[in-house]
Amino acid sequence: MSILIKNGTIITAIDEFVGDIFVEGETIRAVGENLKVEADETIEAEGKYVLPGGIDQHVHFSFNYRGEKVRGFETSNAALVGGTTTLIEFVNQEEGKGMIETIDNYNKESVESIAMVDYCFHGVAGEANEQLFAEIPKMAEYGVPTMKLFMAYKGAPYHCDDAAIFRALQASKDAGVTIMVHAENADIIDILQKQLVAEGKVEPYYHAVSRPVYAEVEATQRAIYLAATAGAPLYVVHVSCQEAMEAIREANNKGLPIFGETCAHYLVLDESDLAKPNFEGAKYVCSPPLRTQRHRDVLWNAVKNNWLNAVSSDHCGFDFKKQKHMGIKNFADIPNGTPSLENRFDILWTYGVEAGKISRSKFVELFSTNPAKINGLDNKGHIGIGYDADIVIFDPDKKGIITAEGSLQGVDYSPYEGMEKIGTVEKVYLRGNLTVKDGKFIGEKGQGRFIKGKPFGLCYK
Ligand code: DUC
Ligand code: ZN
Ligand code: ZN
Repeated sequence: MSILIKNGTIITAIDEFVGDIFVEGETIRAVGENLKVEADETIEAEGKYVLPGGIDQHVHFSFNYRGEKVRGFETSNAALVGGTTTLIEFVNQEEGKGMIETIDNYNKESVESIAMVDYCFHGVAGEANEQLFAEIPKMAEYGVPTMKLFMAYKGAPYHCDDAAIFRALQASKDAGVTIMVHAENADIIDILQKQLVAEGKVEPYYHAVSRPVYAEVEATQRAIYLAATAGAPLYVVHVSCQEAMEAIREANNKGLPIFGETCAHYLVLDESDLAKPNFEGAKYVCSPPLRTQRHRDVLWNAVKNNWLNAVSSDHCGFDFKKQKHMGIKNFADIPNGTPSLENRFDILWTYGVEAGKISRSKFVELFSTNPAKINGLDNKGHIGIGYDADIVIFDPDKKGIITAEGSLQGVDYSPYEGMEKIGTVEKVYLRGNLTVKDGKFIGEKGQGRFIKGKPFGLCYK
């Protein structure tokens, strides 16, 4: 099967031009102006933007909080209607099992026959012991060249101390495995949480008070020092504030391979959302917490200038009615995370590109090209010859409103409820197969494929 997409405005991370794309089977075979090729099907894309499918490198489909599970891969078609064709899912290491064994079982049992989008995994360290450190180089061979460690969550089995992080960094370095950290100071948070609750300050807003900016900054800076000492690269996930971003930028300016991402919600929401009445604030409980306007402005500037190099969703599909209500009496019991896999495109485009904060090429870089490089997904993230034909056709004129109603995320709320979106994802091709038509999912379960990441992704710069 071959397809010719004609006369669209093709946007890549480096340029933008009106042209044609010729796809044969799963692959882009030609890109240029007025291509003279015979195709089984011709798609007219005049007036539309044509971009590489998004890579969301921060998704939770198996997160579990006190036995309550998020929505899983059965909702992965939400990625596609939101212009994301590949996602990377965090898999928590199971007790008594190896990291690769955990991922392999999870893939076989809960992912490969269900996934509607292409996918890879990040390991999440459970008990960080010698066995795990010995396994890190093998992760690169297995095709999962990344692992997250939690500096936050004192007392949780997956909490990692400095020794564990340092050992993981040492073990990762020669294998090209990227260590990622959730950087928040666990002790500060633990003490503040207990003090606030003792004072009767139990509403969702106090979630932000218990996790102050400097708890994130201190842990970020500490992780940077640990990585620099180990001589290893480091990736800081979900950076929420100015000072943590500055620590990463400063290290990077010194030539250290220290990088980070932010997430869509930190760019458009803030701590005033946590103060919404009737427990509505619980919808915005994520960690690190939403910050203030100052940080939002700085983060837009940071992604514009490559001081942070990707914008992820940190998608976490807990519902409001039951699961978020676990914390009705105490903010510390609210499951963390917000559902936003479907809206990452809308947020970055409408509030970034349309608001004049980032260019269209920068959008592609943050949404697709950089996450592909960081995670070693060599055939993804670009409209170019030989790349997978993961292609989004976007109508920039069709406006809409973001709402949970009719969303494929399967969650009873959206943190972006009622926000305007400019433009609509019209068609999405996953490796050459039309999977979204007129904004509606038309693919099938199991069409997604495990795409193995190559090591040394952070050395792309
Ligand atoms: N960290 C994440 O990356 N996602 C949800 C909760 C958390 O602590
Ligand atoms: Zn985290
Ligand atoms: Zn996350």
